[in-house]
This record gives sequence, structure tokens and C-alpha cells, in this order.
Amino acid sequence: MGRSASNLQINSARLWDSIHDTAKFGGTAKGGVRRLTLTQEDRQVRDWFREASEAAGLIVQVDALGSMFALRKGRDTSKPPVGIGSHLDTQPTGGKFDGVLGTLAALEVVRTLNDAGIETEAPLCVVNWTNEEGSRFVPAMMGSAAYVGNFTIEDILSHKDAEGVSVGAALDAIGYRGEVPVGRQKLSAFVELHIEQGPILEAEGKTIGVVDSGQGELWYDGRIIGFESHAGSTPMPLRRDALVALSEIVLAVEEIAKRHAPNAVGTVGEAMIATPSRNVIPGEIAFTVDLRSSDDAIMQALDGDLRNALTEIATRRNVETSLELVWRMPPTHFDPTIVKALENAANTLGYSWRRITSGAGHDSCNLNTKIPTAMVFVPCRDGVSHNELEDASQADCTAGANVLLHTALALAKIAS
Ligand code: HGY
Ligand code: MN
Ligand code: MN
Repeated sequence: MGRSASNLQINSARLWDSIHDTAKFGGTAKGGVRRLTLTQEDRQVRDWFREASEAAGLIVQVDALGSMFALRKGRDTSKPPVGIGSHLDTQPTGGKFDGVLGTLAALEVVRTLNDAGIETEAPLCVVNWTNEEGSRFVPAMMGSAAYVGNFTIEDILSHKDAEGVSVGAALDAIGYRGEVPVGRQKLSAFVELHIEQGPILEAEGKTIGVVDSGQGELWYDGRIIGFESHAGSTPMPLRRDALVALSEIVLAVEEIAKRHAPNAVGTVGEAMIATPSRNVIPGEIAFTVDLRSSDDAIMQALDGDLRNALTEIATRRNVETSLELVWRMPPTHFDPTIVKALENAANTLGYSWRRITSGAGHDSCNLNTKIPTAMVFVPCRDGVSHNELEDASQADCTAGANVLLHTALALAKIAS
């Protein structure tokens, strides 16, 4: 058995190199990463992850929705593995760290245990979840949502992107529709390292965020039907302008979120005029709404306020509106034993830390509905994420990976 684990630390340079190696798959001129799920860029990083995992002695399996499970044997193979990992897909204006840090830090945990000659009692499983971002295909956290049974595989495979490509066709196009039935790979627990994607840890000078809860999410697809007509000859009072109506809806979403501050946020992230033309009054628009709160009652109120606002605006502007709730994720309360294990690891390693609620959704939020789960955050520069400027320090990434290492060891136990 290798050296004692209490002073074990990951190989910081190796983790940092891996993060920058993978950033080239979909790398952008501004230094960000555009690696939408199930695209060729995603295939490249998946291939990289498979090769690196196999080089670390892991057995890689892929499920029917492309989620990747890289298994490290433990002394007691009858025990379900402890899961560690995150996602490798990014937003269109994504960065190097969102999801990538957690997946590659999990791989680094394995590499470090290999170097130290440490065998764990329970196996470990490094996971890359398919389509965490939800940007190309709805819902977000898709692979983990199906894994915990929130959606059927058939339903997910039929979801289409803006070009009409289905999840099934996209999986086949990159060769990642795996053999393993979704949910077959059991996990005894799951721990995920992620950048905070917000300003709190950096502002308070804390190295580690122990994530004990997460916001709930409401995603809507909306449509506005007005009436196309001539931009020059249609008198203002006669117009049924879908874009002006949407402009009021966008301001209403902002006002509704502020009404429930500080425990609510609201965003209109997509707006598409059906047939845009500079001299035609927009007659049909599709848009999206993303509402979040860590309080169930506030989520209820946000939904009601949004529906009331649409009805009032539609009546006053003589347009038709429709709103479909396409995805709802309740607020998350992570597992207290895993949260405690994270706190113990941060204390053992001497890092400053605080409890924190996640503003962003994560695969861990789905997993937590079925297995003991929690997350660990590290700061990102200026709290910026979902932006090509996303950045984090090597020291903080290393600290987060060390907390992940020691928490994984506490859960999987070192073989005696
Ligand atoms: O939307 C989210 O919170 C996550 O980043 N996909
Ligand atoms: Mn993420
Ligand atoms: Mn993200």
C-alpha cells in the first residue's frame, strides 16, 4: 500500500496541462471554448477523455445517451463505485473551466492514487455526463436527468436542436450512442468539483465553497403572434408588433425577478423573429425564459407572475402569446454526510471555506435525487462564466481537486 494519504496532493501541473490541452477542442479566438454537446468538437474531447482514462488504467463504458463512465477497480468489487466527475460540453460562448475542471480533476484524482499506489476499498468511477449545458438540446443536465429516471430514453433521443437534428442522430454522428443501458452503472455517491460561476468566493477571499444547496429552475418556450405589415405605411396605433410585445415581456421578467429579490433571477436568453426584415413589422417571435430560486414557494410565485404578465401584455398589445414549461428542476438540498466530508477535507487541507448555494444547475442536482451527492466550488475570476473570458487560478483549481481527492478517499476508503 502506498504512502499515507493524509498529506496526499494532486499533481497540479498535470491537471493544469489537461485543462489547457482539452481547451483546444472548440477553442475560440478570444480564448474561450465553443464545444456544443454531441458536435465534432465534443467528439474530440470525448476521445481525449477516453484515451486519458484508459491510459490511467480505467475501464471506459458509454451509455445509450453518451454519458461516459471510467471505472477504477477497488478491493471490494461488490461495492458500487463512488462517482466523481462533471461534464465536457460547453455553452456557445463557453470557457475552459465550466464542467471541464470537475471532469479532469476527477481523472487527476485517479492518476494521483495510481502514482501513490493506493487501492481503495470501493471502486471509483469518473463520469462525463452528456449535455449538461442544455444549450443545443433541452433539457439541461440531460444525461444525468435520464440516468435518474426523469425522462425516458426514447423521449430524450427524439429531442431536436434548432436545425432539426435529433439527439439520437447527433449521438450516431459522433459514434457515442453507447451499449450500456442508461442507469445500469450504479453509483454509491457522487461528488462534483465546479467553478462557482458567481462572485461570492472571490469577494470573500475563500478558496473553497462547500455546496449544500442549489437553485430550482423553470425553463419556458414562448411564442408571440402579432401581424406582419408594412413598416412604412402601417399607422402606429394599428400595429400588432410582436417584437415590441416581447420587449415588454423581457422587462417584465426582469421586474418579476427583482420583485422576489434576493432569492430569484430571471433571464430571456433567446429571441427569434420568424421572418426578420428591416421594413416589416415583426409578426411572429419565439423566445425562452429561465427563472430560478432556491425557494419552492418563490418558484411558484415566479411562474404565476410570468403568466399574468404575458396575459396583460398580450391583451393590451392585441397579440397572442403562448408559454410552455419545458423543464422544471426543484431546489436542491445536498446530502449532509457528503457535505460534512467536504468540510472535513477542506479543514484537513487547511483551505478557507464557506457553505454556499449554487446559482447554476449541475448534474449533481439530478443525482442528488437518487444517491448521496454534494459539490465543491472554487472561485472564478470576477465570478464570470458562460463567457469566453471565464478564468480560474491554478492554485484554486488545485485546491478544489485536493478537496475532491480527500473526499473521494473518505467515501471509498483506502483498502486495508
Ligand atoms: O444552466 C445552468 O445552470 C448550467 O450552467 N447548465
Ligand atoms: Mn457546468
Ligand atoms: Mn454551464
